[in-house]
Amino acid sequence: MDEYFTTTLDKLRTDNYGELTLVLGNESCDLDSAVSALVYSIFLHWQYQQIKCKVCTKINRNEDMYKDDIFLAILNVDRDDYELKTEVVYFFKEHGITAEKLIFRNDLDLKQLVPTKRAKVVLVDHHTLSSNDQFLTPYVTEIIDHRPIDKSSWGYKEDTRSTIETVGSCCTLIAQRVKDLAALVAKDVDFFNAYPACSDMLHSTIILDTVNFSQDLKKATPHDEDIILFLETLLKPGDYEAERKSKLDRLSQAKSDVSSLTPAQLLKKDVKIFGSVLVPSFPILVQEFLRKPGAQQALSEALAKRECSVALLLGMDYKEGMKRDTAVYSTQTERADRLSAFIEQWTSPPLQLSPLAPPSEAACHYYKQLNLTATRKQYIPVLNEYLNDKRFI
Ligand SMILES: [Mn+2]
Repeated sequence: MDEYFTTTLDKLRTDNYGELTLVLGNESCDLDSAVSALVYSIFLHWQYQQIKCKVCTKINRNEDMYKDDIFLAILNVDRDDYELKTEVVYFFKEHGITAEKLIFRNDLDLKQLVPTKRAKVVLVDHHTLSSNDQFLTPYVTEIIDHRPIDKSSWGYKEDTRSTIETVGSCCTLIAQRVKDLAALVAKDVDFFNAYPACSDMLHSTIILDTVNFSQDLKKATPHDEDIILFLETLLKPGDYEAERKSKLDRLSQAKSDVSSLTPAQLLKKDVKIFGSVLVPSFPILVQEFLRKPGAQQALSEALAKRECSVALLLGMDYKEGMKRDTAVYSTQTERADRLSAFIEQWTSPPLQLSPLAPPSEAACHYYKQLNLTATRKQYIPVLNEYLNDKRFI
């Protein structure tokens, strides 16, 4: 795998390559998107080498003129925000893949690069381009996605190869596609055997996405199951069940481990904006967030930056049974008071907010939330009501 990173990055930096193919995941840059993009790029690189060896012997090739094609995974997030994707950072690091080896969204000027190089673009884990990415439409040559098909804004070329199938994880479709394509140039298991780390990454991601084939969540399909069994014939874990469970535990733990994040990063990790209300949601209790040094300043800065006037903070922790808490913060007391009154009095459903003294110096309204099933979704009607009150927009 190191050879892939070294040659690709070197050729990219020195602008010494033939054709350029970009493999782009979706903007959430979750593990599925990141692994799908990376494994498929490594596969395309491997496939290219196999074909090159077959069709063209070194003797016939003028080494000075010849330039190899490169296949680049783009992590669809800015480099500075990579740390927010804690499970991706953790998992890639486990495979020796540090941020220096990766290409992030803002590392390249795609608007300039793609047309100049007539790059090919492969979309994985999404098939509807965001408004910022519309310029990529004519360059898309392949799509591999597991979301329900949406043709409403389908502007791709007619010969775009698409694999769209509703399964638990896009990595299932990547593994299938790799297996099928590898069989055309070698044996279907050859790529996986040459890159065991790729087999492991696909396997782990399918386990995380299907929550280890949870019967309750029903995310997995028979296709996910088939691919997991196929990958296990290659990975040969000692104890299949134990290996699956330990992978799920470690990745779920890494996903909610925000201990390395600063208050400002926590406010960016999972945030939604409703009108003028900033609504960050944390995988820790709000009280833990508020006790971090610099939390109040980070809050004021986030409000100013996102042009919001008030923040509604939602926290949860299930280490010792589920707990939830909530806080309302604004630099303008009147706005915080008003939003607090709305959420305290809300009855459909009642949020059961029990007011407590703020856990830190931060001047806010702080509550323990006794309704443990209410998530950000249940706060949306309250926020809409608040925002309808024209005095507070
Ligand atoms: Mn996905």
